[in-house]
Amino acid sequence: MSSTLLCGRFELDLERPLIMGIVNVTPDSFSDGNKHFSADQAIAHGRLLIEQGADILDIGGESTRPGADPVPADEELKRILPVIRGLHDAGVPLSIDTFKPEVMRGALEAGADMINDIYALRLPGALAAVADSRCCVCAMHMQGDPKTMQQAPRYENVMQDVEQFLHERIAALLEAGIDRRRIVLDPGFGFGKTPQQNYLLLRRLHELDGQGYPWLLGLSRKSMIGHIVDREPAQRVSGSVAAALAGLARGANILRVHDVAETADAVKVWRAIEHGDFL
Ligand code: 9MG
Repeated sequence: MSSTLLCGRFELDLERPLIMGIVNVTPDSFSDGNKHFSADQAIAHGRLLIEQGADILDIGGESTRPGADPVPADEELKRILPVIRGLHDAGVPLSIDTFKPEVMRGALEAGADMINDIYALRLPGALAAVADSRCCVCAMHMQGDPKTMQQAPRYENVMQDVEQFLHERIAALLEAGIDRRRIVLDPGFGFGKTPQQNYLLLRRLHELDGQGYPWLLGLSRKSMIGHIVDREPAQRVSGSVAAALAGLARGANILRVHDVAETADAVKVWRAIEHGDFL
């Protein structure tokens, strides 16, 4: 694996785990209600996450939680553009959680550094929207779409299916001319997977062939955590941190999280144990 990730204006060192803090600009985000819905609130929240240790911010204007309703591209842009502008000089790469090519183009023009696409750039025009920029791209596995994906997830072999899908997406990204140092992979926890399938993927993450690309994991506050601890999303912090550390132990590079301060502390202790890394 290359130890450097090209990410728009930034080159990120992958020698240590990176924390991606979640900034939702949606009224219906599953785990923080409408708390960060106004642009000013989202910007303030983004700055707080950076103070707490976020290395990247992931800004989203459309909820991807199971069953969420779609948002038109113009509304999504209206939500995220002021936030991109407000955080542009905050010192960390800005990732945009979107699958719409029109939103990708608008976000990149406004200065975004990364596109985090739950459809792995499968929509017509998505590859072209990112190809000529310097942005990093996250290609995530998802079965189905957010509206229906949790109704009846089905796999012959979830490990093989996820791996094959990601290999196909890597080939498509490279074919579109995207530098391999700009690519990140994600198994897509909770996206068309039962709790059993999610935990199998996490337990065996190190056996997935990611062809040397960095892994990004999104486990934070998800229903797979709730399935074990039987708590509401905001009370799933400890469970999420435990899952994040299990991911790191199996080779994850970037953790997408709501609870940056708690995750950052846990990662520091984990690194001190595993790598003798005392800051
Ligand atoms: C937007 N979003 C929600 N969950 C996610 C996950 O697990 N991975 C990525 N890359 N994005 C996610």
